[in-house]
Amino acid sequence: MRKLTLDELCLRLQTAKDPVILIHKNPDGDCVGSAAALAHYFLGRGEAVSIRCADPIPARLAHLTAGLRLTPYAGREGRTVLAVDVASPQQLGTLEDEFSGDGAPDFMIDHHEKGTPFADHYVVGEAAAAGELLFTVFRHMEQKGSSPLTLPVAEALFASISSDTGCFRFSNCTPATHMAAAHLLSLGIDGGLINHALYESKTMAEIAAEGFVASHMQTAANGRIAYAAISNADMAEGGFERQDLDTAVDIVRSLAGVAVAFVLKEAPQKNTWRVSLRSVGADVASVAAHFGGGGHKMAAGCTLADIPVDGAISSVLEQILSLSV
Ligand SMILES: [Mn+2]
Repeated sequence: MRKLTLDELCLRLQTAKDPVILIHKNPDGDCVGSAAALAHYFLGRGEAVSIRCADPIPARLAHLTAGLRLTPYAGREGRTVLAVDVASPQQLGTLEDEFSGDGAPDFMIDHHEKGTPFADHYVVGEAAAAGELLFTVFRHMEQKGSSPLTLPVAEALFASISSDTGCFRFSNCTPATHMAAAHLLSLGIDGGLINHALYESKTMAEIAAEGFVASHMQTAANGRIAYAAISNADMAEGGFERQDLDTAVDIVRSLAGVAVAFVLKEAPQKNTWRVSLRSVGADVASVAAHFGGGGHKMAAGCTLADIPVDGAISSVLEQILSLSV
């Protein structure tokens, strides 16, 4: 396993055979958009393409892969396997055993600074999104004479970048991020429509989920921390499902004065909690890492298993308070 140079990565992408694209569990707009961009690129070259993820693609992101003629996965023989936006083998979820160790992908492309590479890798921690990183890779290919930035590729990359920057709001959004988005827009894509589909097009169940979270959130540390916990019983009573809660942490984070926000969503297994953490500056990746999770400085996640809700909340609070927010 070793680092790849940009030229080496481009060559790997240009010579990939019927690629299998791996993305992380609990898929978000960045990994789905990046996989879609790569899929459009490979399909344009006549390759068969499969995308594999431990979890189903949530309905709110399904439009990103809707137009793709993907091939159902039936084994990796003779195919190139690559991972995108997957920081560590654990992030493969139930695919971890199949695609780590001896089964590791041929190469991986990622933008998590504190990841654990598990294959030949091209990792740029400064990139706000895997989609921003792919943009620079495709631009590099263009300078060498190929033209990977078709409209569908550009749309998918824009959606990726928008997703991991919270619609260009988070502080991971750098001049390079905006310049990537500007270039993509200059190709003729409709950024407004892409953002509308990502942020302003919610189901009744998603709005019900947001309403539940808004009316059940609590604060600690004089309002510097806000949180909410949603059990399976809450989901059943409220008429929404786990996947409808994907944006719930944004509601909690939006309370004025909050420096760290988190939500606990109960997994199908009772008393197992998926924790999403967001901050305005504080390093919540270290909080997630304490519980075996990971992510970025201001957006991270982890899972706490076999613990009642009160215990889970106080464990997470204790770790956050150790950051002295
Ligand atoms: Mn990402």
